[in-house]
Amino acid sequence: MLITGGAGFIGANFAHHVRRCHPGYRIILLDALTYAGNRSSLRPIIDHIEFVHGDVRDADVLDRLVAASDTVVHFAAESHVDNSLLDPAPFVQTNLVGTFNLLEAVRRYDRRLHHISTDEVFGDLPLDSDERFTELSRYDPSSPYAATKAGSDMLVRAWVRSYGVRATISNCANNYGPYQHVEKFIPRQITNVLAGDRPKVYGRGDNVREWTHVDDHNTAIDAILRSGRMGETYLVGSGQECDNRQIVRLILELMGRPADDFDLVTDRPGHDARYANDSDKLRTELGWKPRYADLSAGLAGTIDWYRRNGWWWKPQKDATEERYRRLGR
Ligand code: NAD
Ligand code: TDX
Repeated sequence: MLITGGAGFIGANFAHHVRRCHPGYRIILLDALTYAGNRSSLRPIIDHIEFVHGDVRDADVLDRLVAASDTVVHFAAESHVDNSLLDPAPFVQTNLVGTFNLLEAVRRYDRRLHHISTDEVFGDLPLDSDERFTELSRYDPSSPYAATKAGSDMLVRAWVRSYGVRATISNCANNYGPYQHVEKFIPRQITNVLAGDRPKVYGRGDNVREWTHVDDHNTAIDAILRSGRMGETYLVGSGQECDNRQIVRLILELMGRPADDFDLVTDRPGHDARYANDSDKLRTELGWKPRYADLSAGLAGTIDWYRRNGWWWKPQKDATEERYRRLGR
């Protein structure tokens, strides 16, 4: 199995999952080690994988690694909305051109591909509705990040239809859990508290996300790899919607701090109001269900992980906060 972007948050957790649940697999892991990639996230399994420091923008490296694999799981991407607003160029190169290079390689060697995508391709939903995205929702991305992920999904769909490439797509809701970069919402707030700073909430904190534990995302990917129908798209989500203020209050309470001990800061331009996935197809067709049904317990475990693993996140923290300070956030 070739895992692209496997030194990032979800890819590293997925590599741990594969090693644990499929110990007979040979794992090749490709990662460019951008600011978001961290080899030390692979420390517990490093002796059991083949790590290749390389770039999905490099068609030759993909040709070689895809030829040597049966299955490819494609996580590699520029993944942070705020960064895409500041400089969209690497998003176009990695998310679009990188996915194109990979599709050409899997087409050449007739390999099975699973493409990892996001609910953000559908745009956002009104705050005051019960509406959810489905596999049939219209693509309507808001940010440069979301637009490049939407484009990469379209490339996969076209390669399936025109060339018969054997591929599936999953669009997951927001993930949280161990090894997530401190630029993202939940680890930023946990590590702010651990560092003696206050959590920072954009705008009024009304925006809603469907928080899904990374382990649940990975069992969904595993189920799709095993039994997903070729050419199909599956939406993934825990069903646990929360607004950003609620999440921060919960984190503060779990960390023994007053629940209103946070700052409201400048909003993100074009900030999507609400994401929510209808994951019924995945649940009924493939029998998937999330193990982390209780967000508070999942968050407590994640807080505990960041508390115990300062060696992992402290080296990223100052540079990340400096970038946010320049944005007034
Ligand atoms: P991440 O930023 O933590 O990790 C991305 C990884 O890709 C890093 O290790 C980075 O070094 C690597 N990478 C970046 N550019 C590369 C390139 N050109 N060549 C090779 N490697 C490169 O991201 P993540 O949160 O783990 O997201 C992984 C995937 O899941 C992405 O495709 C993202 O769109 C998708 N996704 C993320 C979430 C979420 O909540 N984090 C939700 C749904 C979908
Ligand atoms: O400090 C912050 N304060 C804050 O209020 C940060 C970093 C974020 N936010 C808000 C913005 C969002 O409403 O929290 C929410 C979550 O923000 P992010 O962690 O940046 O995630 P989001 O923009 O929702 O995108 C995430 O989910 C979908 C991932 O980063 C994407 O890769 C994934 O595709």
